[in-house]
Amino acid sequence: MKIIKDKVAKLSFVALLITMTAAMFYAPTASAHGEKSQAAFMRMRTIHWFDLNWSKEEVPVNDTMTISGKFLVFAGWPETVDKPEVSFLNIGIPGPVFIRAGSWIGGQLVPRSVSLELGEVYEFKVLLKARRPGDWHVHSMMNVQGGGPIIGPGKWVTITGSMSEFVNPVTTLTGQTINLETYALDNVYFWHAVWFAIAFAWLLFWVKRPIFVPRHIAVSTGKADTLISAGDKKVGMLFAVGTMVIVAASMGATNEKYPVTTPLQAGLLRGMKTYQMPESTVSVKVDDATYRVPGRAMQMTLTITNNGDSAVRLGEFNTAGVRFLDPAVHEDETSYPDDLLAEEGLTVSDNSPLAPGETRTVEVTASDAAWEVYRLADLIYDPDSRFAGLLFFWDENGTRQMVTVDAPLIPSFI
Ligand SMILES: [Cu+2]
Repeated sequence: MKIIKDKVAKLSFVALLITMTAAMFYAPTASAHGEKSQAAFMRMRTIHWFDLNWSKEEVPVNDTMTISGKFLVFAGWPETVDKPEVSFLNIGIPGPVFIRAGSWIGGQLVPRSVSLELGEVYEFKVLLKARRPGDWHVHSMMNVQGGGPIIGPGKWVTITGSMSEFVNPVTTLTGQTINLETYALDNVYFWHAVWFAIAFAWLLFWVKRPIFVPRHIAVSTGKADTLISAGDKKVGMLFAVGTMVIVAASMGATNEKYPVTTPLQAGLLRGMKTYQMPESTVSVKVDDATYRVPGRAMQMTLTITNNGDSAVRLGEFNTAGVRFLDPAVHEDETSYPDDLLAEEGLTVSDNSPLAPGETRTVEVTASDAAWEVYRLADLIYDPDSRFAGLLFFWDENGTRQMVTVDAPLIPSFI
């Protein structure tokens, strides 16, 4: 009986090991990277990314590409997310498969955190240099202190070549050109090995003799002094003095080799340059907005007034990175990520040109699988059933106007 029990125990252990090993090697391919699981109302009411452009879809190791675009810091920022007073323009990739060679907001280099103002639009650009071959889903992203990551739309970019060819040269202000990929690595390895070896030697010196029971007996019988000889004390002094000598000497040598060093540069960048969108001459009132549960669409009743001097049509509704277009008015030419682009997703009950001075109430339906795939439909689980988004109107000359909308979004169940 006991033998069988042992066997069962052994086999279950083996099975557990196999399962764990298998789990370690199982890497599912994810097509979105975090944003789907975030609260829908939060994604719709924080940062609106638009006019995004990924300069390349395939890039060899060491070549660069840019992600550029604009973002609106939504004025109706949710209470549960700290105001973006300390934010960082990031890039959402699985580790440094690219390195960020530069990032700019309003033309200013932003290696540090920045202060953003609610209601403002900013123009940004990130320069990426390819490092690790593979297919990567590259997102623009804003980290808000006290708020968390606000993930922009992601697009697949392929890196070709070999990572061993990657170099990251930088010329310092002392005139030396170094490769940041490997710079000072040997030095780090060397000093860690040296100190590890010294610690190991100290242990070895004592471990050569019996360590526990005999010493315990010696101490408990009052003969502790016999355990440390005069020779041992000399070795102890040698290690103590030796350590101080090595520290002092190597510190001196390092200061001599690198006479010019500066502290880490840090601190918040304020007064970021905003982007002035052309003054909008269209005004929009959201009379009501609903979405079917379950469903793949949302409906809005909009009262649109054209105060300009050219007739306009509604071409796009953009919320949480999902773009719903009316192909009769606007077609995307930026090769926006497929899964976020609803090329024919926007239906307007009457989308004939709205003449200057005219006001019209229309039914607008934004419908696409993305509404469900990106879990905007999960607004039903959110504690604040309100949405926000961008409407883009085009006039007869092709001039675009942007209007933000923001209203409660009421579910309908029948
Ligand atoms: Cu992704």
